[in-house]
Amino acid sequence: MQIVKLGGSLITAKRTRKGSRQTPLKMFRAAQAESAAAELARAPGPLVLVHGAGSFGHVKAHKYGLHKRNRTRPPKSKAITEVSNDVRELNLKFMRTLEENGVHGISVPPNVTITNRKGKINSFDSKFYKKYLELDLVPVSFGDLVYDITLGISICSGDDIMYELAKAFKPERAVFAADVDGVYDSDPRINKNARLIARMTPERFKELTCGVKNEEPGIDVTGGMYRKIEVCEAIASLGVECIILNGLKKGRLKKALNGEKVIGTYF
Ligand code: IP8
Repeated sequence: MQIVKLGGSLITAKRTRKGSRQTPLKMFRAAQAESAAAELARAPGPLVLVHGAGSFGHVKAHKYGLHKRNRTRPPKSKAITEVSNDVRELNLKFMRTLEENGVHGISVPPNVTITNRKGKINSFDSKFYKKYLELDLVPVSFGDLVYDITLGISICSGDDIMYELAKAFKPERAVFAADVDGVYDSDPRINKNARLIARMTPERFKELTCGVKNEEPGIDVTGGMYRKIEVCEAIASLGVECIILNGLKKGRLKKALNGEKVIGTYF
């Protein structure tokens, strides 16, 4: 079995355009989602998928302060409903794209399988994933708002769902398809000489991040690349091969899922 996360930056327009102060709101990247779905259709064996929220989740979650963990009362119900509906709208678009490409997926909404505590996963029920896999379906989960036993509601990132899936299923491989080639030793958007790190080790991770927290520009309420690297490290420590690769580069996702070595960062 393999688990794959399609980043929000891959299937939606997420980053603020150069020179523009506005982050695009709810923009599905149909062509990119379509080509990822076509590659997933050719992957061997059972699959579990997760996708990020991109501009369908992060912009409003930020606007309404849903990411804040020092809240004293739950966010407004209007904010919860809006963001919850928006991420479901993205999920349905993605599910339809999978369907059109012959991937028989079924949505597994986190808000009924996960509870949070202070913004972190408190309980994770893998039962539905197991049942759907037995029915030859591809379970598809996504970044969502979930019930939080201390905060009322908080954000559950698709990255954290990947970790729970890795723990529950010990898959052969966990793949994160992003809109960049992998992890660089400095920001490639700023530094032309930035080098891709082909193999990340805990030592290299420490070296890279000493004193650095979330460096992602723009709005990412769940921690951007920094948090992704942390999750990949945690997945690798379970003995599961973990790869961050560029889902925009044709064939890389398919090759990785077929066990071929690709350009990316391996953990
Ligand atoms: O894009 C975030 O999920 P992610 C979910 O996987 C919301 O980090 C609601 C912003």
